[in-house]
Amino acid sequence: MTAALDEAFSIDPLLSDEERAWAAKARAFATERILPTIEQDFEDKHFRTEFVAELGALGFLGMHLDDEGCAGAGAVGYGVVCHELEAADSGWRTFVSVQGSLAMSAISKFGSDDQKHQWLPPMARGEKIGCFALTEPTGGSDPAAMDTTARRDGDDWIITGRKRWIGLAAIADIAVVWAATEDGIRGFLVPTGTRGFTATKIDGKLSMRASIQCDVELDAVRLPASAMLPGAHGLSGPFSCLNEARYGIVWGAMGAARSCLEVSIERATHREVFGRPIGANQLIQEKLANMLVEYEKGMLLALHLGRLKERGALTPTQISVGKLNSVREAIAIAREARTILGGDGITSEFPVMRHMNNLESVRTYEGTDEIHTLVLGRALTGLAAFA
Ligand code: TGC
Repeated sequence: MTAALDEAFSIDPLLSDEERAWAAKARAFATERILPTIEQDFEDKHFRTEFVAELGALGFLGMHLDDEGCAGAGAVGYGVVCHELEAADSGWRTFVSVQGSLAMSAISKFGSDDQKHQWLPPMARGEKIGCFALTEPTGGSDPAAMDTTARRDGDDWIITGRKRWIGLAAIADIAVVWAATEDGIRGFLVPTGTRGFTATKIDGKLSMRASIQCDVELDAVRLPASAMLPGAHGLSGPFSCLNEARYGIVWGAMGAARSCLEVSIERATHREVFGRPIGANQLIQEKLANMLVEYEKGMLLALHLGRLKERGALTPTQISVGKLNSVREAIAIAREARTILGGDGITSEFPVMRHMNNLESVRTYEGTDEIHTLVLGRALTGLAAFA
């Protein structure tokens, strides 16, 4: 962090020693491993598979879980790791979210002892990769309308349907697939080598280029009865996993914002126009001040939600406040940063446009701005405006 930003605001004094240690580990990984190549990886659409085991060795995968092989960290510890990784690139925070908050959380919350024992330790080590298949090609906002079905054939299950925007599916070993049954929506653990399972990378993305999102086809995939997650009944199952991922975004998006603010401060104090640093101009100072105010507010909100989560008191409505605010303000900060950088702001010499483009995905996945706005509207009025 630039010294000026650190002096103006740092969350460190509000963290425990253990939380600061998690943040330091994540910042070191981001600085030494992600940042040296991220601009080229984004350009080349390259996901560095070799980082997966390294993230596992650092304890970041499923780090908030208390299960076998998982670090059992607190919510704020997990949050600061998301923050540091997304300060480098949203794609790497997304990887940790999909693996830990979605796939591993689903197994941890709803899996049998055998399923947990089989999958969680190797997933925590980064030896196995998981994905979470909920969203379908017809849209992500209304999972209740899903077309994917699971029907009984003797003791087996036959799953048929299509999923879209599924992070990591093409490199995953195991997919958590949500499907409609006669008994409502249920979750299934589908080894990706199973006949009838196909994952195809989505190309042409101008966002999240250093990470992988896929179309998934399930063509009469046959699974044994033991593939079902026994503890998940209905949509509250996948939604409770989405809560975990949305919580990580509250911290993560502010990491991208911090990166944009840092580069703006650096530019404002070093770039000279009209014979003096542009940061001597009131208009630039106002932009920087507004960026700082929103960054500080966003971080304090993230910390507040994290402390509530640690007490078991965090509600989905509060998570919607955090997800909506963090991503919206991070995008606004990135846009202001671009103006401070002038024409250079559109180049890959600086991280701003990459963050801005990535944040457009973050704004849409795990509940769009519109959905979170309507969740808050319902909380305030008691009236649902979804349909
Ligand atoms: P409704 O159908 O009435 O409720 C269904 C059940 O779910 C419960 N529920 C929740 N439970 C826990 N946490 C939450 N946040 C929950 N929200 C709803 C609800 O209580 C009910 O339980 P039960 O036991 O009574 O059956 O749904 P609703 O009216 O409550 O919700 C409507 C709405 C629009 C808020 C919801 O459908 C919603 O959140 N939609 C957005 C879904 C979304 O975020 N989709 C994007 C997923 S991102 C993705 O799939 C990609 S994964 C990332 C990657 O792979 O990269």
